[in-house]
Amino acid sequence: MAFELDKDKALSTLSLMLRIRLFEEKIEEMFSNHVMHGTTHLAIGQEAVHAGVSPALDPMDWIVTTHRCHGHTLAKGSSIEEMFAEFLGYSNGLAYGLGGSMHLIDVDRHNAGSSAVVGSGVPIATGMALQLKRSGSKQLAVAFFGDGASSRGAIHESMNIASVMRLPVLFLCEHNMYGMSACARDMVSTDSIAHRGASYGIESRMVDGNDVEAVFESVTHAADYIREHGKPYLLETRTYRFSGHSKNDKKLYRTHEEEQQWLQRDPIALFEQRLIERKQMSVIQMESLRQSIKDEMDTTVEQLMNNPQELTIEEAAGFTYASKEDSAR
Ligand SMILES: Cc1ncc(C[n+]2csc(CCOP(=O)(O)OP(=O)(O)O)c2C)c(N)n1
Ligand SMILES: [Mg+2]
Repeated sequence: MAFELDKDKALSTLSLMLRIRLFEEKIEEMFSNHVMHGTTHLAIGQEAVHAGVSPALDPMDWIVTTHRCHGHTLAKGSSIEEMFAEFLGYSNGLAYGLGGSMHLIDVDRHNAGSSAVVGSGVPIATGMALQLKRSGSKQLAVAFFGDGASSRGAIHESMNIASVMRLPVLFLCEHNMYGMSACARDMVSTDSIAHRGASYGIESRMVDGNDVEAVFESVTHAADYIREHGKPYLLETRTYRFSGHSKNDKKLYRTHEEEQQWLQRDPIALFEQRLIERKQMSVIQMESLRQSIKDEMDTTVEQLMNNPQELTIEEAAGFTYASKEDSAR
């Protein structure tokens, strides 16, 4: 029988998925209204991966995420106030307003951050796993990466060394079918990225990344395996980003039919349907949950913008340039 979350966990998981979706929809609105600048990478459609990973781990486990990091950061427990403030460039943001969308970090919640350099987080998570092992900790590190990143050399080197040194790292591939406009079918040499684990002697599994309960169960299994055997694990989650790669993506590289097929498997709608069938939640409860989360997003942004904590030039420069005294040392 397929794995089922108990009622409380199912409700908190649906709530998290909705928070991630509505957070990103709010970002989209803020970009359209020119309230926010720069660019951003939305993961609308990938919420089952984001809500299925961190809640299945110990809060003390570490994550290192990617340029598509909003959902992972929310799932690790960061506040929407600090996240929106970061997007607005305010000093009360997660990275003092200096990083923006692609550079969210929250060390207090064991989120070691994200970077715009594709694949660069994987060797960092592997190094963290080495330190965790040396310190005798039972914690593990999760290295998120995409299908596009999966062919980068640093990832193969990381898998090799993690296997040789038996490091507690979960390589978590978020396969959303595309790396910018390049389709994984044309770019990845194997049918499944999980198959590559065998080359490095790493246990692996591929899971439906639009099924949040399947993701949760697979991550639980992988984390148990890592803690029990002291070895790495590779989990490939198959999903799809409904949004474009970043802002101004007309998505000319894929067909309307393909998008429609995936929209039929919207991870939130799938999970809601399941909860209704199990009589764990009613449509009215779901609508009211959605509305209350939407109100929370709107109110938070309004409050932040009514009291903007703009960075001063001195504060911004303080992080960018060393003082004469520092550089003389
Ligand atoms: C080292 C490096 N090469 C190229 C880029 C440009 N780039 C940004 S995102 C991206 C695609 C990444 O695809 P994937 O790993 O599948 O992640 P996704 O965007 O699908 O989440 C590329 C090539 C980059 N940022 N860094
Ligand atoms: Mg991708």
